Amino acid sequence: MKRYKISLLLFALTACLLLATCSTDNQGTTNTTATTTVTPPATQVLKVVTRPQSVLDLMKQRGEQDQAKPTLTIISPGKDATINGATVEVKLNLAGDLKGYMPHKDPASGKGNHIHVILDNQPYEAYYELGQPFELRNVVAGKHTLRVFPSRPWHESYKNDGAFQMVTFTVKGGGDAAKPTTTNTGQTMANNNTSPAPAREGKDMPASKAGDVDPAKPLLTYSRPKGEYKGPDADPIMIDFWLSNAKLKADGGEYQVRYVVDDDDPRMIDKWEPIWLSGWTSGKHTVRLELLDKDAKPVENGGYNTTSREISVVK
Ligand SMILES: [Cu+2]
Repeated sequence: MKRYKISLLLFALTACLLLATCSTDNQGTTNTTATTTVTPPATQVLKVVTRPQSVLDLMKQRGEQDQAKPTLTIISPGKDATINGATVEVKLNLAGDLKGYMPHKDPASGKGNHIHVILDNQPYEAYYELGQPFELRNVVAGKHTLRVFPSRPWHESYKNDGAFQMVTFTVKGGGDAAKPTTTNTGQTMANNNTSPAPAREGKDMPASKAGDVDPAKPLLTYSRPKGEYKGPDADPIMIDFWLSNAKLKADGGEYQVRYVVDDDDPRMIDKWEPIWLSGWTSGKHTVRLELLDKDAKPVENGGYNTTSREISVVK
């Protein structure tokens, strides 16, 4: 019995020693991490990384949804419609091979499938509940475009035929250009500042007008990144866009997408799929996306093929 007690004591002692070693090791790691966080690298070095595990996990939970081929129809505004007043009702019809895909915001997480809705070339707004109205309010007079495409909870767009739709419409009368264009739920669609167009597009934007965009010509629609990224959502950050009438080089075409972050050297995207960039430092950053032809020259289409956005990263 005594012998048993001694060996138990020895076992306990060994366990304690092992634990102590482990916790010292942990402490070492924690210290290293803390030092890195306190002293960020002076310059930001962005690296393309693989699709994050958090997204892979979500894809698994979603079953077949990511193989869906959702298609949209813009019921309102009608193609080339003239709308009197400042309110434009957006009505969409979702169809296609949905495999369970349905826009809806989960009240608990605040996330879910949604449609990206873009007025002119402004940052998109999310449309979650297709059964509820989505209105653009205080739309200024003139010609406008509306672009829509289905998106996943992590804002990656569906890229199948028929997913993307665009209409041009004209507003007569229109709203007050000194005030922002919003949705019926108060989200800003365009800021309509009357001051000269700023070099950087955030939510600080001139009165929103359509460019002279040709729906039959190559068109790059900027989607992500936008807005604010916090904590784990800030590393990595996804670049995602919609391409119409243009095939990239690695997809058998001749076009390329060039992206520039802050004042970094430009980099190319040759395949139409999202990329994830890791290594962002805290603060404001600009992201510019451009569509280039086979001679690496920007493709002009109503000014929409070169788009800059300001985002903010909080780590
Ligand atoms: Cu989104």
